[in-house]
Amino acid sequence: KHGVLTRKSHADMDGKRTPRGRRGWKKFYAVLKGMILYLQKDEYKPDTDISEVDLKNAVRIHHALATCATDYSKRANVLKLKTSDWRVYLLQAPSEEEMMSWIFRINLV
Ligand code: I3P
Repeated sequence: KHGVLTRKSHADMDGKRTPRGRRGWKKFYAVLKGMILYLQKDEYKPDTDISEVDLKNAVRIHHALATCATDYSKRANVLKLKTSDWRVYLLQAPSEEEMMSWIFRINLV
């Protein structure tokens, strides 16, 4: 599965609140492959290596939990992703349908 996702980092490793200056929203081209959610700067192109930066933004979703971010109301179609090392990301999808689809696919892994 792939598509545009806009990310906000809410908590870093071990659940520590992401500090100011790193809490902004940023748009990515997301690709879910195996147990990794790649958040890439540009649209996926076959036969190109994943860049350093894109690898850094990749999220391991093994034992992660995706839910609808019902406690976040500033933006629509936002899902909350909690990883196994207690990072928390808010991810905004372009539509409710897309948000539901991402939640379903992430929790299936
Ligand atoms: C953050 C940025 C986010 C905002 C966040 C700010 O600043 O303005 O858009 O979240 O508020 O800290 P920075 O880019 O300097 O990290 P919202 O869009 O959800 O308001 P927050 O600290 O209350 O999460």
